[in-house]
Amino acid sequence: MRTRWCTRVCVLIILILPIVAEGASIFEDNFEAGNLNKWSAMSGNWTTVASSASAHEGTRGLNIQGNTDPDEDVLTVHLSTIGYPNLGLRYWAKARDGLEVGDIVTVEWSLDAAIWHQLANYTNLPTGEWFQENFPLPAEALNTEIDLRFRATLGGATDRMNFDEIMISSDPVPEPSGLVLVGLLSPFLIRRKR
Ligand SMILES: [Ca+2]
Ligand SMILES: [Ca+2]
Ligand SMILES: [Ca+2]
Repeated sequence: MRTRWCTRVCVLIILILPIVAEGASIFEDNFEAGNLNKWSAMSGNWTTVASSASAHEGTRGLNIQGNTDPDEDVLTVHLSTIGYPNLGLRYWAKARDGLEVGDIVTVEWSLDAAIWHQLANYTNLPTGEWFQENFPLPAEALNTEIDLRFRATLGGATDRMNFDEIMISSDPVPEPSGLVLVGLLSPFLIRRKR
């Protein structure tokens, strides 16, 4: 009888404890759809490309290639960040053809689509391999609506960057695995004590 009661209590403890709290994603694009439909606006040369060199994951990646004249080429997404205590931007990037001084690709966010805050700035960057970026969004960008944009000014026809697995997600909450384990073992510990 006592064992049954203890088992019920322990099961209840396990149910009350938060289970694994994964980081919730508010935006992600791995470009496997072959379009930019998840984005709010696009100008110029931004596109998806199906090639192993352009994809960090899967078969497609995001591609920007110059010349971007007469103005910058911009890819923008509008997002609600309401309800998240933490958000971070993650993505993979690669300079496919070196950016010279004057070639610039920036990643920025804005509250009003007028004043932009820079997260990353790629310029004077030699041709290279994939690298991962991870930027926490500042407190001002949380619990509101923001625009996130990738903005490119590239002079040469071959100047080129790729991006893949772009994601904005909340930080994972630590899993209370130790407490869950105690809850799972409790019925056996109680039985052994009797
Ligand atoms: Ca991909
Ligand atoms: Ca342009
Ligand atoms: Ca170049």
